[in-house]
Amino acid sequence: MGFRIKKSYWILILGIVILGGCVYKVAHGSNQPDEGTEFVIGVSQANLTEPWRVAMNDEIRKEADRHKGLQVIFTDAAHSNDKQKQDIDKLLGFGIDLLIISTNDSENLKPIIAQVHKKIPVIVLGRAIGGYDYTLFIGPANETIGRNAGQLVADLAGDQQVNLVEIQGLAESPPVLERSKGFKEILQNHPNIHQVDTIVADWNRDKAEDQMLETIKNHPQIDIVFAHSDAMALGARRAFEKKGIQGVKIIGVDGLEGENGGLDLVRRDILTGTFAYRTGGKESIQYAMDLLQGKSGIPKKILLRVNKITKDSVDQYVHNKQNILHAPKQHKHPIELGFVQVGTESSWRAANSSSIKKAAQDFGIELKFKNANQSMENQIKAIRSFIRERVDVIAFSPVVQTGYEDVLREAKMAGIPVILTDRELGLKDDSLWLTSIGSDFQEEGRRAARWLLEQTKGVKKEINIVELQGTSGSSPAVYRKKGFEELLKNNSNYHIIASKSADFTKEAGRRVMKEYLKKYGDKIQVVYAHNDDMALGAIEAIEESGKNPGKDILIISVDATREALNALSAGKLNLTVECNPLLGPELMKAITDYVEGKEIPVKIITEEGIFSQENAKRDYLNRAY
Ligand code: GYE
Repeated sequence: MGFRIKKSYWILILGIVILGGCVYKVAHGSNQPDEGTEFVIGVSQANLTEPWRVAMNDEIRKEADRHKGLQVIFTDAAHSNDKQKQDIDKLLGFGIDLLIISTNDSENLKPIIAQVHKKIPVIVLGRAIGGYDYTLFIGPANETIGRNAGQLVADLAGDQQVNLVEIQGLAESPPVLERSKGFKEILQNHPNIHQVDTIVADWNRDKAEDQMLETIKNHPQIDIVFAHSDAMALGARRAFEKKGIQGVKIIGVDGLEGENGGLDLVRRDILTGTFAYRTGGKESIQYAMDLLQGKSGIPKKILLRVNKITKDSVDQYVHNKQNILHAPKQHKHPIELGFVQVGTESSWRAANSSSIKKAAQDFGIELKFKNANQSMENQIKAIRSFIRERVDVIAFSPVVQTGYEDVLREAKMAGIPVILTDRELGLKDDSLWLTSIGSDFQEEGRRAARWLLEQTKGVKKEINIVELQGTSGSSPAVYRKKGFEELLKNNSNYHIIASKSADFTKEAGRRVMKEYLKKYGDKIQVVYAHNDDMALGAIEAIEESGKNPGKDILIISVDATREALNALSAGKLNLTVECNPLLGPELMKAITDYVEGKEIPVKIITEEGIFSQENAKRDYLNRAY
């Protein structure tokens, strides 16, 4: 090799040797994995100046230490996109089996991540990247942080007229966009709260201090500050102190432990409140090992639970974190799961029920299964019976988004965790359920619209759409509609001329489509059905009217069942957006993780794709449902 190793490297290598089970390396020297190494994971960090990222790497090290034969190699991009790309190349040069990356700039690094994803699994940590070219995203529920911060500001303001300043991190970065979106969603209902300024401080404390000093010059009367990180919130406090201004309520985000961490700042009344969530470092190694060991039930995204921290709750939060949250749970043997299904309204639902029954068997979990025939009342009755039977865990798919608050409070009082599968609730208090496993319905609606816009690109004339909605008030119907309209609203020649519920059933889909054909006839160019069953019903109605479905009228749906792929191959359907019903393995994994004392993310989002006439034939045969 004939090269001399500088003194500092020797100290480093010595340091490496001393560190026990898992071997960490900083990307230097030889690129041969150490003796007895089974897996090598590369961790590409955006920088190590943000306290939150230092905490994330510490968590990764701690969790990795529990896995013998695991080697972890860290790199630090020091706020540079080019350096981060070089780091990735270097890590690939080390022959890593999996990449964990927390991006400096998500958009800029998206292409190289897509490249790496073609070769090895990629876990994106903290800052989301658009698109689907990665294996798993782990990050905080940022919109929830924004909404909860908005609610805390509203609670602090009461009905007083108050002046507010928002301090944002890196402009246009996903956490900033999502936190601001959630924040504004709440503030718009409180006209007494006036946002007098918005500061962009790039997650940097000193920058926040300097800019707040400028803002104070223009706005001497500031009552509340919401900063997207505790470090920037501390910067703001320092600015007010410099100006001798007391009594401004300052809210941060991150809630890290340690001196000047958010928990400490709240305890010392420097901050009025903060929002604590895990960095995801620990989860990234747990899921990385599951991936490397080929385990099933790996989702596409997990969103980490957010905890509001104020002076009154900080000690309880730390106590729970240290003693309760990670303690293995008492349970029957085998574990007893009470599951309440929506009904039997569609072939998607049938696939979902069999996936849950099969996974319970595979995981050795005792399943009590009840079918509610699309009735919320039946579901509430069934949940109450499971509470009386003191099952270990209750899981259900809520028919609609509202009406379950009381029974969920009863389950919480009884100490029985509840898991939402497939459909979500419209309740703000997410402490009423352990986690929610399912799809991103709004993204499904966006995918349907994205395809339609692409398909009809350049068409100048009016495009009339009729919509077959799912069960009214159900989360898939509400959000598939919202996502679809979100992308169409900026295109003025697209019109939804009729929209009605057909309750996710084929029969109702056929009936409502017949009504539409009678009323609008040739005016209809597109059908957007919230599920395949309704679309297949509509296809029958269109054929009975003498028209060619898929040709005279474009048909877009959701689920991607085998029947739909058949209709695609026959040219009668044009697109179906996948909604994965095979939630059994993820549900059982969440339950076993929970009883083992692992912390469960607040939202687990499944992997999904889209099917068009082009790929339907290819994928039809090995379609699981
Ligand atoms: O799309 C439909 C079923 O809740 C996501 O319900 C599920 C929906 C699915 O009836 O086929």
